[in-house]
Amino acid sequence: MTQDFFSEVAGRIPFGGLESSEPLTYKVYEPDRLVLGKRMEDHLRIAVCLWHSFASPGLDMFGSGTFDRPWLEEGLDPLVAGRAKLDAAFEFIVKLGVPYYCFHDRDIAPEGRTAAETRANLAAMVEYAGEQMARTGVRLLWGTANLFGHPRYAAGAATNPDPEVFAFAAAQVKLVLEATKRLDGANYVLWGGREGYDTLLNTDLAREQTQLARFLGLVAEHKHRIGFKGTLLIEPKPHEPTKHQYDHDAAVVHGFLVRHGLADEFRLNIEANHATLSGHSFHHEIAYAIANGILGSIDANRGDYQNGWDTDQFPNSVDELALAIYEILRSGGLTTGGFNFDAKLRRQSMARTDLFHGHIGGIDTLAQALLVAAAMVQRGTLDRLREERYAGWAGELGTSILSGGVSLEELERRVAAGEIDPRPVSGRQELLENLVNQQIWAAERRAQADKTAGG
Ligand code: XLS
Ligand code: CA
Ligand code: CA
Repeated sequence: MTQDFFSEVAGRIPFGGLESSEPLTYKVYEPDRLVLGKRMEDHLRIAVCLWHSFASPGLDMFGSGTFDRPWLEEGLDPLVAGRAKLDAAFEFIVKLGVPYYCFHDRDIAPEGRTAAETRANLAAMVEYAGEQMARTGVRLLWGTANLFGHPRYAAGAATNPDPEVFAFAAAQVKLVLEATKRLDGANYVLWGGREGYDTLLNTDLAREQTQLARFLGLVAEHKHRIGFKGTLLIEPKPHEPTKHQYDHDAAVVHGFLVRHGLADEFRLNIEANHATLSGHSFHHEIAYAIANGILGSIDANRGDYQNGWDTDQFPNSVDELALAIYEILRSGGLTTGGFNFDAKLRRQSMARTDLFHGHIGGIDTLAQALLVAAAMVQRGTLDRLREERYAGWAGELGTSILSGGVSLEELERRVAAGEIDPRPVSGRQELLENLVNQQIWAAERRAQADKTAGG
């Protein structure tokens, strides 16, 4: 490494515990701590994203960059700057002590003057990323292609009215999928940044959706052709930058995949802020994906309930994350997925050290949420009441209905005869909310006691 970009942090961020007054320590996260028999690190599989944290200068539409990022300074040779960016990123990830990172092709390699130059830039930077990974042991959670930044993609990539743009995007994905394989990535993500429309006045919906399906089919075919073992993930988002995005939410993407015979090839990368933008909760999107067998990975962040856009803030609500992690634990945990911090600092958080504060806070929130979720699983907090609620479906009536053993005629006869006379029962929502809160309040105290007892 040529330069130390984060010299204010001497080594790896240590565990300080809840009473620590040192900001640059973990209060809850301990990678080796066992939770339900599995290491915290293996439950959460945390990743740092290169775009918000290392490729963005901190600009917004009203002002220029504010972040102190020497590797982004103007006038540097693009490949020299690209290497410095990766040096900074890997130094940071090692000091943070998390196992994974994620990137877009354009985060690590600039677009060249020709397609051949762009290809060569990517090859050189993938080579360099590979060296950094070998040196540090940091792994790739997922790679992805930026199919939304360049003006050629203004009207979409796969859904563009011009087939040449489709072809250009396909070529780009081919290279990034191969780069992801070369770097042993656990997943490959497709976020349809501009796969949608700004106005229906110029849009042929049916045609664009057929194009999108064909694009996804090509990606799946190439995955098998090159023997990439990772999971292909689609990341839903309802809008922004386009007015309407086709991959609106988990249910819409699922329906699309089923309709086009692609359901076995893709899973979902659920982002918390995209869930809330679509009018759902993060909990809902996770539960939906799990119920339909398509949960893949998580982009951990949060929105601002006061704003209607994608603020991508670091997560800080144990209450929200605990319910999502509870669903994940009950389903057996993440497999190839992880928790990627697709989160950005506020524009006024200009210092490089703020990157540590953002990530440490997010990681501790995830760790605390994991403890709460584990306690809920262990104690069957919601399971027993949920099972009781559906108990009737295990009886004679329930099983005969579901197995197709009774007709409307037969049901009507039994109701008329007074054999069936349902009584409304309480859904006990407030009781359940109290039970969840009790676990949130008790989790850390209990975990500390378990530790003292050597558990
Ligand atoms: C943007 C998306 C994007 C994807 C990767 O809103 O979250 O960053 O995660 O292209
Ligand atoms: Ca995302
Ligand atoms: Ca986002």
